Amino acid sequence: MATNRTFTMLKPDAIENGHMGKILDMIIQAGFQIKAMKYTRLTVDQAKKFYEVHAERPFYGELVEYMTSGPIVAAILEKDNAVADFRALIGSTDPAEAAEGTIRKAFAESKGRNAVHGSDSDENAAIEGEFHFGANEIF
Ligand code: DAT
Ligand code: MG
Repeated sequence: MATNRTFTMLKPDAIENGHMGKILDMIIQAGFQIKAMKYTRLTVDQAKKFYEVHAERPFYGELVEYMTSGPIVAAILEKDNAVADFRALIGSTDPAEAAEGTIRKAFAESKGRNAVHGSDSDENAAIEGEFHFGANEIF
């Protein structure tokens, strides 16, 4: 996957709270093109694998439970400098620390239930995108 791509998930709290459309609009208005998208629900095995890097953290069990609690929107996004620009658009992990105008400032409930995922590197963007999408689902 090219380095101008990132991967996102609109998390269960964002969907539950009716923010899917507003968040997608913010993403598109910020200049990201949607290369792939699906409405789906993670299995426990998928969520464990996706967040494997956090397996030793005290919040891992809670994180897996939350991420499998309802449907999500998964998407591959394209833009110059996609990873960094998308992290800037979503804001800090903890909405209390997120800047004004960011998605998490507007929609996250808490540090755990924080509305949206964004890849943290080009390498992880590629891994995470391939985790959710086959070549024939990317446009
Ligand atoms: P980010 O999603 O900003 O990349 P991260 O990779 O550090 O943050 O953590 C992944 C997710 O784990 C995060 O979006 C929400 C959850 N999480 C992180 N730290 C947490 C904490 N202290 N308590 C509860 N959940 C936490
Ligand atoms: Mg992260």
